[in-house]
Amino acid sequence: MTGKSKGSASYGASDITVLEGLEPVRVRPGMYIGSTGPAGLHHLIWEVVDNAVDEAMAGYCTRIDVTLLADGSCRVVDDGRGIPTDEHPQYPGKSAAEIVLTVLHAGGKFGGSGYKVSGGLHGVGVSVVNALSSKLTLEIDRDGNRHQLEFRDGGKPQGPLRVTGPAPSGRTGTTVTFVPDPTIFDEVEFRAQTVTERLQIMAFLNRGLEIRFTDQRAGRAAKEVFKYSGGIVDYVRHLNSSKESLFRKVGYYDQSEEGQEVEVAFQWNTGYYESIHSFANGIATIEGGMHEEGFRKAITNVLNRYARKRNLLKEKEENLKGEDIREGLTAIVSVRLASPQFEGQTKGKLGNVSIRSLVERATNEKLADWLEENPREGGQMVAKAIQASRSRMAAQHARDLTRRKSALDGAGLPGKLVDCSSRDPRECELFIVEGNSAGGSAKDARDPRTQAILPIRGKILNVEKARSDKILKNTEIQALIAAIGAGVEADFDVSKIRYDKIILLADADVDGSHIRTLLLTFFFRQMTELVNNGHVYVAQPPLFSTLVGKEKAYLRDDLAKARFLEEHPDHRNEFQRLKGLGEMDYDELRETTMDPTKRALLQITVEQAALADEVCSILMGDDVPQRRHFIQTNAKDVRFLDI
Ligand code: 0RA
Repeated sequence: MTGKSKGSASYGASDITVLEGLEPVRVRPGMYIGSTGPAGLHHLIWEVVDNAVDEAMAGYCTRIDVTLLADGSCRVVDDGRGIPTDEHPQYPGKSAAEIVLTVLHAGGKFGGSGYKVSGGLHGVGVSVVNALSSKLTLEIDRDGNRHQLEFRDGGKPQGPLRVTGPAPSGRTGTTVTFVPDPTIFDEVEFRAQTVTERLQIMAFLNRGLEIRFTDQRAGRAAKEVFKYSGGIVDYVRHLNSSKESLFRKVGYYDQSEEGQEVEVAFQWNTGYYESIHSFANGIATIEGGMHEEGFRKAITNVLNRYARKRNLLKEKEENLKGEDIREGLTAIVSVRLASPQFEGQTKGKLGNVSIRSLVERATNEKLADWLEENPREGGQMVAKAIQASRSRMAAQHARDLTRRKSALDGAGLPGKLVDCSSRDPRECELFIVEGNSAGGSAKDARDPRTQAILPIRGKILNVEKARSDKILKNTEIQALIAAIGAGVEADFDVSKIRYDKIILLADADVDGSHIRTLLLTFFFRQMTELVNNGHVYVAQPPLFSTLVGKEKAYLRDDLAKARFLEEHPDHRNEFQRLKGLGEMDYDELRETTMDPTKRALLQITVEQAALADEVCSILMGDDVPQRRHFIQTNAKDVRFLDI
């Protein structure tokens, strides 16, 4: 023991328990947080915030502050009760707080919180965050005192919980500051947009809870406050804000029974898409599940009964179909229950059968009441559904025509498609190219084995502003559907795509960006899975060229130009701004834009399905800076992805 202080010896002893306790998390992080990629990294934040939100749901916390600090750490402050600081009954000599942070699954409320998430990826406990952090500092304001405890190297306590002074007057709450362990995660940089998107949704789902976000990292100063006194009603308004709503009111109802509860908010817009977003215990259930099933079934039933009662639907007429009723519907279905079962491929589907009947009953009763109280809106809803049903029949006709037509074209491929020879979709790429001349150079520049070219002429139809019968009659859209080969809308089957990458290649000017936007909207709306599964890319032809000696150098964007100028300060005047793809000859186009070993592609992603709507509105809106910002922040540089 010589040379070691008494203190460090006793720390050594406690290290052993901690390592035993948290070791499994460090050995298999994926089992606890899904992955060690960006999703897993952000999971650390969600875990701490979820704990604070639990305090809010229990009625003790009104405000949560999330800060990304300049040193790469993340701090979450809440004004809840504070993690208990007294001795833990089962661990003599240790504080409950230390146990909560060092023992797996010890984070649950000792008193038993009704809706604590069990299983799934969430609710693994704040000890998991500790296990995966190189440093974590815990501060607790409770019983008039401020307490502090520091952990290092994956959860080793650096001493016992100590009182460091008085708590600010009257304050209770918990502060967790952690540094994600760089030896565990592929990357330890948090992405502000990912964090704010989720915090905003949390604030919508927890009416009245104030969630603040601050980014203090160098060069990124940002602050946002999310607080919604209307909760999910405000969420629906937000989702519909860039659309034309069918009526001003947002409908709302809730119901609870035996430890489970449902809340629904809804409004129709004049558009043609359905956007029902469901949540269980604050977690997005992207694949739907029992709560959505109950809602869909009941809404069809209620609207049909109502339409007949008001004689808006005659005795002889057929019932309205669910899909017609849901046209233009924006709804949030949020349920809370004791033991949610998350199923499905991405664990995004709620399996609890009992919640289906609760949602169904609530909707049957309370939506019917709402319609009685709001006859004008009720009439508008039914009228829209009747319109939708007529157009559905017309669309069916158009689809049949499209099918028959493609059957006549032999292989069913559009005439202007210059296909590749490989028949293995995994290695095939489709370039959608604006204009015939650019299409010509792309044809010469491609690798004919794996790269196909589809030239598109002129502006393509804005699918946001047209019903499906019109969309399907559009020849450019027919060509896209046929070339990709996996159907469209509800019939779209991503497993049938003929190309792994669908790459939009258009000029860097305003027209090019408009065409890109229209195409992206089409993919978002009509081939959603194509985008969700990461098959859509934007090619990046260079913006500038310059001569270095006799060699021509291409520079992708302003940043690349600035970097180049740092290295070649004397080059300030030789620069040329490239106006279009047509200016490059085919080997230049191959070198800069198409050759997989040299090009830079942007992959289009949608982080949260619930945001896709907003994304479309942004893409289609008139706010150009907002749109540019979206495309920049949602596009990843493929060269840095291991795909
Ligand atoms: C265990 C028991 C209680 C609260 C908490 C943990 C708690 C954990 C976290 C994590 C972040 N913020 C938190 N706030 C509270 C119940 C406390 C009581 O009964 O007084």
